[in-house]
Amino acid sequence: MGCCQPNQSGKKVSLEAIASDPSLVSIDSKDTHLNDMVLIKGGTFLMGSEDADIHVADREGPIREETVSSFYIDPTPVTNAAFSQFISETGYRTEAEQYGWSFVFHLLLSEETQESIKEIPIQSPWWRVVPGATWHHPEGIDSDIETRMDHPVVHVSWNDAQAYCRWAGKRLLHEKEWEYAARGGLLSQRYVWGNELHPQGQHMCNIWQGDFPYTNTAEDGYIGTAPVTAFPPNQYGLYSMAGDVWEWCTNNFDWDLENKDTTVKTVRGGSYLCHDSYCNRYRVAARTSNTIDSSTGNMGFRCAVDA
Ligand SMILES: [Ca+2]
Ligand SMILES: [Ca+2]
Repeated sequence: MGCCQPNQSGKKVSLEAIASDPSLVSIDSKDTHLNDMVLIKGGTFLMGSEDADIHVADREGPIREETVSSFYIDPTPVTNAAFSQFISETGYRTEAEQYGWSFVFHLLLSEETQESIKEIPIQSPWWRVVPGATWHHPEGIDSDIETRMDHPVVHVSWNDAQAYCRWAGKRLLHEKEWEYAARGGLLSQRYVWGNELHPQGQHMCNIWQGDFPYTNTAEDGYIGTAPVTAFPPNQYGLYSMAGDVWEWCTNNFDWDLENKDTTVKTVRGGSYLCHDSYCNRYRVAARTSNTIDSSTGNMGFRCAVDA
């Protein structure tokens, strides 16, 4: 919630309705192509952070040992090109398409769309409820993805991501796997590439520069999403783990607690809206969550396969 992404609590669709959606049921898995994926060898690592500026309420800490098995991971988040193929083969309709709207960050909208919007979420007033905002119209009906086929798909819910995974013969990552892969073998570093935000003055990921949430100077080159390989990969060859778009994970946000809410899932990695003066969630240990039917212009996903 808050600066990261609003949720669709105003949306009223039962889980049963989603489970019985024929567009989901008819999806057959195709053969999985492992050749483009990166094998992450299982192991034990130190998960979490105890830095002074972590979000304690998010349970980023304490640092503890976690173990993961070997798995394959996509080197990038799912792109618009890949998602287009899924849609054209299955005819799947995303939840944003079914609801008829999604959340878009205010600065990305055209003046015309901006003026037509009446509804503003109270807790995060820089978001707009935009009619017609979908994965292929990311800023509403007067926008398209033609020049952004290599950008991560957005306006996809956790349920949509699951449908894509079923089609692709893949799965989402548990956030333990996500963090293990994101750290790239580095020990307890702050970012996926090390401890410095701008090593040698270089921008290492797509986040926010300027004055959040009104002035984005885009010194890293991007005000919204970027091509998935626009910034250097981490030590495991994985692109865009930090910034650009939040990535849905498979697990409940409170997987480590006794009472689990199965409608709230973890997202990891931060997005183009993260800023060090604000939520700072492009740090590798950072985590937040959203409800399974929520979609926004800064949430996407990445896939994995068991090794
Ligand atoms: Ca940026
Ligand atoms: Ca990311």
